[in-house]
Amino acid sequence: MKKSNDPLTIMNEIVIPAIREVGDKYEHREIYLPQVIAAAEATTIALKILKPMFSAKDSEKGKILVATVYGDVHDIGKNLVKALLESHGFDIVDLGKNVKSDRIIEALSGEKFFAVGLSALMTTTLPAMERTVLLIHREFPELPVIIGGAAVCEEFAQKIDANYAKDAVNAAKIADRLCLFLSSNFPVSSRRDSNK
Ligand code: B12
Repeated sequence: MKKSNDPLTIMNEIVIPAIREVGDKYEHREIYLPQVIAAAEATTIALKILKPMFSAKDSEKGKILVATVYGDVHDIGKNLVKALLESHGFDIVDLGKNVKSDRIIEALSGEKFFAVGLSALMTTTLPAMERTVLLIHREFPELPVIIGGAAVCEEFAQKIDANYAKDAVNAAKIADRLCLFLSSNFPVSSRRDSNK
């Protein structure tokens, strides 16, 4: 493999393929959960080391709320998306993993947000993703939602009226595009009674 010092390349071409390979081995019962946990911890440490090396811009583009949906404890992908969005000048409020939809609505009601990013890694947590997005659309009709994670795809995103990003780079591109679009068209965010 060609050597690179770029933190994003290291993440995308070495760290992520390694944890995905661990997932494949786990699926084929070649390894067990403790090994997956150890690999996940190593991945989290790698992200912590690389994150400060992503070129940071001042937060000026607006606030994005991120969370992994209820029932799902996977947060490595969401944390990588968070790191990249921050490096693109977005201010991130991270509610963490296994987050109930009510908690998300409550957080959105308290502050003005530009978009929401939701992660789901398991097929079993897709209903929680759908419920959360429906609730956000109902309470904040103009607030864009970007979804990602191994369990979701473009088709699912279209079905629930969300934007789909296949990876962190794509998430930042979509956020940038939404930022341009929203700033040139109408004021961001949107609940009628709050989130002003
Ligand atoms: C690491 C891991 C774990 C770790 C998680 C640690 C952590 N802190 O996250 C631990 C060991 C805790 C774990 C637990 C479990 N896991 Co697990 N896990 C994985 C594994 C191996 C890697 C996931 C990962 O981190 N990938 C690396 C990141 C960078 O990739 P990513 O998440 O896809 O993120 C990228 C994109 O998807 C996107 N993205 C992600 N989030 C977001 C959010 C937004 C807003 C946007 C725009 C984009 C975006 O951008 C990211 C960066 O490019 C996967 C296998 C796999 N191939 O995915 C299984 C996997 C997800 N796990 C699985 C399962 C079943 C479980 C358990 C139920 C196991 C068990 N028997 O207990 C539990 C779940 C408990 C629960 N309630 O959630 C299954 C899910 C199967 C399914 N289809 O439903 C998988 C697919 C493994 C398998 N093949 O069986 N797991």
